[in-house]
This record gives sequence, structure tokens and C-alpha cells, in this order.
Amino acid sequence: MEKKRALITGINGMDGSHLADFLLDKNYEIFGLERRSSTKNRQNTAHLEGKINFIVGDLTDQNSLIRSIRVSDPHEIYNLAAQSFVAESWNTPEQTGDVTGLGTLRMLEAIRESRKDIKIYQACSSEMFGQMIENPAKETTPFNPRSPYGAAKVYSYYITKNYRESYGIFATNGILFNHESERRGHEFVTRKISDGVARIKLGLANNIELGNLEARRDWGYAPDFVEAMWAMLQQPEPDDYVIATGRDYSIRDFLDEAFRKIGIEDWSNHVVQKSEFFRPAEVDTLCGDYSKAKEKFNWEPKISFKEIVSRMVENDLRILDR
Ligand code: NAP
Ligand code: G4F
Repeated sequence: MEKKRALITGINGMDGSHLADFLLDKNYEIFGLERRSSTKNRQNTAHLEGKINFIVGDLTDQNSLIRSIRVSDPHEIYNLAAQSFVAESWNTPEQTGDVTGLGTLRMLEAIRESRKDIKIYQACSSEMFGQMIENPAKETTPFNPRSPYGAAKVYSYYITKNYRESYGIFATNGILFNHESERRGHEFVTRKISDGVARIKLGLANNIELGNLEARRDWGYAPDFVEAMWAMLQQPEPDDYVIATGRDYSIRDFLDEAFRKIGIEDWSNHVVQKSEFFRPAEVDTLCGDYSKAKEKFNWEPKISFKEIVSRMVENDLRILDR
């Protein structure tokens, strides 16, 4: 039987690498789109070299996307590439809009021009709910983004829906709430904390510099969440789904759990709050209702908040100890 082929953009990111692991297990042939950089950035995909095909391309370059489809001839595209760091989106709002918003349009146009029957998963975000109008948020909750990143994702959501309705493309939006793993980028708060706590334990640092500790997030585990991306493309009809855990915790809760892991109960002397890590506009709470995904394809989160923190701290202790 012919192998299924998947094109994953953002292959070297956290989700891209976990999704590639998952699809390889399902016997897919994987093509991973990466952008050119002066030094290769394959920490998350080093173990995949020789098992997947890397293609050079960029979401800001239309022809490279057309070419990536010609080369990979995919049955499924997972559009995960983005300027994904919310805080950075105030520094580079135009670039964020170009990659995270218009990049989606370019990929949809590349599919339309190919005239092939290609399914696409678009990585949307709970940041689209921003200052939530309904808690927990579900697929019908109005959007209220609070950052250039959130606004760009709202554009990506509507343009994906529009191409589904205009051209009959099997195009789905996954509205994913925060998800983390040992492969999370170091600038995101969870990895900053797990790495910082490991450094403190090993005597390499004394404190962690952070911003707002009161914000609450619905944190799941990335390997659980990539399963939902695939499941969405296996449904009889394209649709949009919220993927979340339904429970939210504060940054303080994350700190409690991470410091407890290294035997520290009172971490107040190890955390310094700095104005540079506060945002011009904050999203106070994010929490999602995943019941549609549960009902349609029986998806549920498997790994708990406590276990995520534990795995991330253990991983950073291992890396730094080396
Ligand atoms: P990530 O680790 O930051 O990965 C993003 C990837 O996009 C990186 O590999 C990056 O490449 C690539 N990229 C950036 N600009 C590009 C461009 N112009 N052309 C091609 N590739 C480009 O993000 P993630 O956490 O895996 O998230 C995956 C997707 O889900 C993103 O779209 C994100 O916005 C969305 N999302 C994430 C979460 C979450 O909690 N993780 C929740 C909801 C939605 P470089 O390595 O070269 O920088
Ligand atoms: O870890 P964060 O940077 O993630 P954020 O902004 O929630 O965005 C992530 O999740 C989104 C889904 O909801 C994705 F779409 C997006 O791509 C990304 O993956 O910040 C989480 C919270 C914020 O409230 C922030 O203000 O942590 C707070 N925080 C406090 N101190 C900090 C810090 N965030 C960072 N990055 N660094 C700090 O020092």
C-alpha cells in the first residue's frame, strides 16, 4: 500500500518534532519544511535525521511553498510554522503578521494552485480568545485577542475557514491551548522555569527573572496534543476544534511544583520580578473546553500538569548535569 505523505512546516519546533515522531510511528513519509539559517537549528529533530526529508522554505516566500508541495506531493499538510512567541510580537508586529497571518494564506494558495486533494491542519491558538469572553472557551466563544500574535492567528483562522468554504479544501483549524514538553523553547515561561530551577539545584544560578506571576494558563503536554492534530484530518468533514485540558494554573503554581521537585518549598528568594518581562497587554486567564474533540474523535489529555512539570525539570537537570 502507498505510504501516506505529510508535509510539516515548523519541523524543528516543539510541535513539529513531536508530530513527526507520531506520524513516523504511523508509517508516514515525512517532509519537514525548515527555513534557511546560518547555523542549523535541529536540536529537536537531530534524532530524525535520515528518517525524514528536510525541505528549505519560508512562509514569507510563496514560491518556496509551491515548490515544497511539488517536491513532497503530500496527502496532508500540518502548518505549524509561525512567529510563535507572544511577547516578541509587540517588537516585530509586522513580521508576526506576515509569517503567522499571511503565511497561512500563502500555504492555502499553494494548495489551491496545486489542484491536488490535500488536507491541511492550521495551528491556531487560544491567544485568539485573549481576554476570554466565556470561561472555559469553546469553538463558539467570540475571539478577543490581546496581542499582535493573537490578531495574526485570528486572521489565519478566518482565512482557513474561508478557503474551506470558498474552494472546498479540507482545511481545519486546531485551536490549541498552551502545551509544553521537554522540547519547549527556552524563552517560554515553563521552560524558563524548569531550566532555572535545574540551574539553581546544580549551583549554576541563584534566581530566575520573570514577569507576571498571576497569569493563568491551561497547560497540556505537547505529545498528547499532536495526536489531536492528526485526528482532525482523519474526520469525514473538515471542522474546527478546541484542544485543552480544562484546568488552569498560575505561574506561581508552576513555580511551586517545579521548586518542590528540587526540595524547595519557599522559592520567594529565588524569583526576581522584572518589568521587562511584563507585557503591554496581558491575557490573565486561558482555559478551554475540549468536549467537541472528545465527542468527535475521543481525544482526551493524558499527562497531568504535575507530571509535565516533573518531566521538564528532570530533563533540564539531565541536560545541565551533562
Ligand atoms: P515553535 O517551537 O516556536 O516552532 C515554530 C516553528 O516555526 C520553528 O521551527 C520556526 O523555525 C518556524 N518558523 C518561524 N518562522 C518561519 C518562517 N518564516 N518560515 C518557516 N518556518 C518558520 O512553536 P510550537 O510551540 O511548536 O508551536 C507550533 C505552532 O502552534 C505555532 O504556529 C504556534 O503559534 C502554535 N501554537 C502553539 C501553542 C503552544 O502552546 N505551543 C499553542 C497554540 C498554538 P526556526 O526554528 O527557524 O525559528
Ligand atoms: O510561556 P508564555 O510566553 O506563553 P503564552 O504567551 O501563553 O503563549 C504560548 O501559548 C499560546 C497559546 O495560548 C501559543 F499560541 C503561543 O504560541 C505560545 O506557545 O507566557 C505564559 C504566561 C504569560 O502570561 C506571561 O506574561 O507567562 C507569563 N510570564 C511571566 N513571566 C512570562 C514570564 N512569560 C515569559 N515568556 N517569560 C517570562 O519571564
